[in-house]
Amino acid sequence: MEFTLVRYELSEHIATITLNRPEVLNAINEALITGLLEAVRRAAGDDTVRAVVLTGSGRGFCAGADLAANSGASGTAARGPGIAGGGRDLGAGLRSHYHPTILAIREMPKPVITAVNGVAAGAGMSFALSGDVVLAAQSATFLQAFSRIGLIPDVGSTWFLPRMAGDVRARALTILADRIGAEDALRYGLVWKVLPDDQLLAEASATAARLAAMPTRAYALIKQALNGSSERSLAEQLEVEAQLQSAAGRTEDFVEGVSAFLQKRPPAFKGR
Ligand code: LHQ
Repeated sequence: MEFTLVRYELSEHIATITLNRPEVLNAINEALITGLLEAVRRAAGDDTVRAVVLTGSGRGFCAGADLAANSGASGTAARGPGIAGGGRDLGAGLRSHYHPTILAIREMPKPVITAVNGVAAGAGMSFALSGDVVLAAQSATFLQAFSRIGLIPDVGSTWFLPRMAGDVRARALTILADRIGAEDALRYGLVWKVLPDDQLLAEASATAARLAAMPTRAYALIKQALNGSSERSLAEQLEVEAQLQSAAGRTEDFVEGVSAFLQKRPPAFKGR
């Protein structure tokens, strides 16, 4: 399947989504964000897909909104995701294009691995942070570019950063807008692992393959439990866990997991 600026490959129950506009470090124009949303929705809705990898082609992961683009959705600059020039309603473009995409990634009922192969700036950093498992190449960099051009962090960065890195780092990262390296991102809790550049995709694929052989429904329920946990009290979260555990306990994979353990054999999970 090919979208204009986004590659979608399906193999062995793994969907690999590659932002593919390398000449501008995968900066996001209307075609790219539309393709990304379609790709994410396709992966979410395809029952044969059990894990997803999101990465970028070339030397960048994603440089954020295309600063040169000035065309809006349906040719209406005021409503589209284009960013160049003053006087447009950037919030409208966020709501129409970016929010459905980031929510579709977070709410995807299967694990998403972001493989950050190079610079992740602005909204590109928000997408990098949205993964359930964030892997970074040694040469990857992260930049809250927004304030450099007079904007505020969007596409979830003000939600992700305090939760992942803490308030002190969230403030310094967004206000200083310094470009940080992969090792600092690791130290700040923004990424799970840093890998040699030439091993990033292999590790992302191997991790996806490992997850694809696991009980996918449990991952969907884990994501559901974690997604809203910081807004809930302990008592509320305990109830959410109980409800989701009821659902997990009704899956075929739970029966298989316990049987395999008791029979001392490897489990054969089906994702049901
Ligand atoms: C670019 C871009 C780019 C166009 C590199 N656009 N061409 C979303 C939607 C709606 C509302 C509002 O907000 C948002 C959120 C946002 O994402 S706002 C933030 C937008 N992004 C940025 O401000 C980052 C701008 N880019 C940079 O600061 C640098 O390019 C970084 C630090 C990403 C990479 O630096 P270098 O590694 O030195 O590469 P470079 O600057 O030479 O870029 C390579 C090419 O890519 C270059 O084109 P050229 O023709 O000269 O080779 C750049 O112009 C182009 N490019 N980012 N966002």
